[in-house]
Amino acid sequence: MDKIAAKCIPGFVCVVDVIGSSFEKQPIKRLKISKNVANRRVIWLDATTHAREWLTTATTFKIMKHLQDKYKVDSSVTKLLDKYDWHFIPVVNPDGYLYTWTASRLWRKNRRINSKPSCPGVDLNRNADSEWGSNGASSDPCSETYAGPSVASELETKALQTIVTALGSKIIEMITLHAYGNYWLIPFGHTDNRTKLCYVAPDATETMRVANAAANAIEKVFNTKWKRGTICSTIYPASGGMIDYAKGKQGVPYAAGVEVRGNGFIVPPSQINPSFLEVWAGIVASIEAIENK
Ligand code: ING
Ligand code: ZN
Repeated sequence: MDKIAAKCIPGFVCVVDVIGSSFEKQPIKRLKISKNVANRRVIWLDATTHAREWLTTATTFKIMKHLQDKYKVDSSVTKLLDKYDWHFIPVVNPDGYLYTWTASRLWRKNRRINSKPSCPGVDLNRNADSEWGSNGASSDPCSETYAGPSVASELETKALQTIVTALGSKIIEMITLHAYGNYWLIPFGHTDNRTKLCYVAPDATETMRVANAAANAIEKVFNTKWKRGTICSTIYPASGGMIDYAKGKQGVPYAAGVEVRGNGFIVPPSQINPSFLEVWAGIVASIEAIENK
């Protein structure tokens, strides 16, 4: 990220800032690329909320590099850089990520020491202030989907929520990468707390239209199948998710949880470029659909 910022596209401003610290005091870094024009909408891309989802980290780096290298070369890149501010957070969960390199490749959560010290870690995608602690999250520290001791208890959650709150509806689309399985998912993950059924947003038709445009574009890249729909109705109910917080509490109009290609967490490096090509096609198509409402 520092290297990309040091060689910023001429006429653009690149900033790497530290948006917060992790439990183990590692920096959570963000790269912003913008023309430095006031009141631009933001396209947000984050990854590695879950430590073992390495293909999301690599895919994000490829996308950042693509923007840096293809301005005035590729027409989609040029258009999207001329029009929007870009915010990238490639590693939301640095402690968990480090742990997958040093100790346990399939670790998912962060590395907080819990009330039960033999079971560390909170699921950062169950900890946000959105129907926290309800359907699709666990109160057991030993669970892979442990919601944490209280709402937004984690430093990593607080760091992201703070900037989502500050930016609010300036964010036109918030995309969070997960692994795996070929899905373009949209809010909400949570259920309706009265009916216990998957919550249906008032603008579900419009956000589904955009999700379909993204998934259809991705399918064309390698002639694969991509499922699309709300998180709750397509994979499983999940409360405390960050894109639910953005969409439901901060007025971010479009959001996506993208499950990148593949059928496992451990994938060969040869999967990085295809994953980049797919996710990038989805991003381009989703923005195009949003603009052509
Ligand atoms: N999938 C996500 C999970 O946290 C998700 C799905 C995305 C839920 C966005 C809520 C919001 O379970 C993986 N693979 O982690
Ligand atoms: Zn994940």
